[in-house]
Order: sequence, then structure tokens, then C-alpha cells
Amino acid sequence: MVPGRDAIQRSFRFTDFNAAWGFMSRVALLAEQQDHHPEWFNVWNKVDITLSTHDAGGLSARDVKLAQAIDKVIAATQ
Ligand code: H2B
Repeated sequence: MVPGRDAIQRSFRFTDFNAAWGFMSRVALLAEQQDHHPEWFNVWNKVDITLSTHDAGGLSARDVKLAQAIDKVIAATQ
């Protein structure tokens, strides 16, 4: 959970920028498929993702669905 906000977040670390961007590309495709988009921050090998539903003013099932899809992307690369 994000303190003070109805949102969830997870931080990811990769070996380098190439791996981080590859992950972000996969997540971007999922986000477009689901019409649900992450707030995210990247610098080199680090990607921080926050999920919240702006149309709903907080968390919704769409955030959980995207989070689970992102977890599958990570699981597939490990
Ligand atoms: N992403 C997120 N995170 N929250 C939303 O409420 C949202 C979205 N709404 N992606 C979608 C797009 C909506 O604005 C469009 C019009 O479908």
C-alpha cells in the first residue's frame, strides 16, 4: 500500500537498463490491452510502479488485475 493514498506500489530491480526497459515494454503492452495504465518511475535498472484507478479515485479490481499480470511477467523472467 502507498502511505496516505489509495494505491499499491512495488519496486523492481534489474541487472541493467536494457532489462528494465524490456520489462517496461512488456508491462506497457499489458497496460494497453487492459486499458489501465501504471504510474511509474525508471532510472537505469530500477522501476517503481504505482497502481490506482484515477477514474474511481482509488483502488479497483483493475489495479489488482494489472498487478497480477505484472507479477507474472516478473515470475517468467526468474
Ligand atoms: N489507467 C488508470 N490507472 N486509471 C484509470 O482510471 C484509467 C487508466 N482510465 N487508463 C482509463 C485509461 C480511461 O481514462 C480511458 C478513457 O479508458
